[in-house]
Amino acid sequence: MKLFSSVHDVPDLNALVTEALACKQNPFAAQHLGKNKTLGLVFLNPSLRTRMSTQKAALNLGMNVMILNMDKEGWALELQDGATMNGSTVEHIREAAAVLGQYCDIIGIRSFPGLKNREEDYSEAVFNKFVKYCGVPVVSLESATRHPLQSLADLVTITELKTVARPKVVLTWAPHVKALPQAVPNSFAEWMCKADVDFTIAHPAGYELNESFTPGAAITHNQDEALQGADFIYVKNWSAYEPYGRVLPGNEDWMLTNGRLAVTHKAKVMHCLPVRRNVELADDILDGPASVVILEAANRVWAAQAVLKEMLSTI
Ligand code: SN0
Repeated sequence: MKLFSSVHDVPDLNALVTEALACKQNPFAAQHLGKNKTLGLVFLNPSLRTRMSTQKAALNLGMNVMILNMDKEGWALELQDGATMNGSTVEHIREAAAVLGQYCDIIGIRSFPGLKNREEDYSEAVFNKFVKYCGVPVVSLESATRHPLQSLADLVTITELKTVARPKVVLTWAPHVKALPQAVPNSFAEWMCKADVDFTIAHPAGYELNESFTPGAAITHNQDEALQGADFIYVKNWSAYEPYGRVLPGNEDWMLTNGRLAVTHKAKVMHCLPVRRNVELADDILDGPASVVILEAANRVWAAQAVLKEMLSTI
């Protein structure tokens, strides 16, 4: 694997989940693979889990890790081709990425969407330029439209916890105070549509995701109906795709509480974190037995380790 940017880069989903679970059983078995190899983690946006879990995964594999908080510590990046750089940007992504590629064997990059220009965000302009100019294998640490390491960890978590062969998985929109990317729900939907699960998406009218991420998913505006018989509930806010990046008024009653779980099949509640307590998810869920958010975060290590291991074996 030379690129991990979406589920489409994964030739065999089950094999990758199995690999992640094998890493969890035996974290240090492949230390030889990473010896004298360097992972660079480049952040254009904040991170807690992605940074720590991917670093931990690389250390488990015997790699060296270097981290650059480009947004805070790097030069201001120019992204436009042909720009006359007489303003505030100092270094073009062409040079920055190419130089980082000289120091690293594998690079991870995080680049959130601007949520202003849909075409630019959905063309993955920043991520794709970085891939093009760095010249080494790249792992997405969340791009404008996807968060594949999160989605792999989510599938690992579902695989570990499921009590029926084909669980019912519900992605439900949650309220928030600001406009968030569609990356996490897009990506989760894309992975669930390929996994062996019965997948439903519930959201208020107006929050339809780009349908290229949801082929075959059942989609409803009725949250209670969607939750009937659910084995897993994946809670996430996202801003509208149309009008792009907007928060629509109302829908505060979409916050999940323990009471809403009564109609489920003892559902486990998932969230990628960070979570706004009592806005997206009630305290009673996060502090109760249904929540699996900490296990889900722990599984980020094994997801990242499986992906890095695949990449190391091809370089
Ligand atoms: C990001 C998102 O894509 O939704 C990262 C999730 C892994 N979340 C946020 O930016 C949350 C920001 C906030 O103010 O709650």
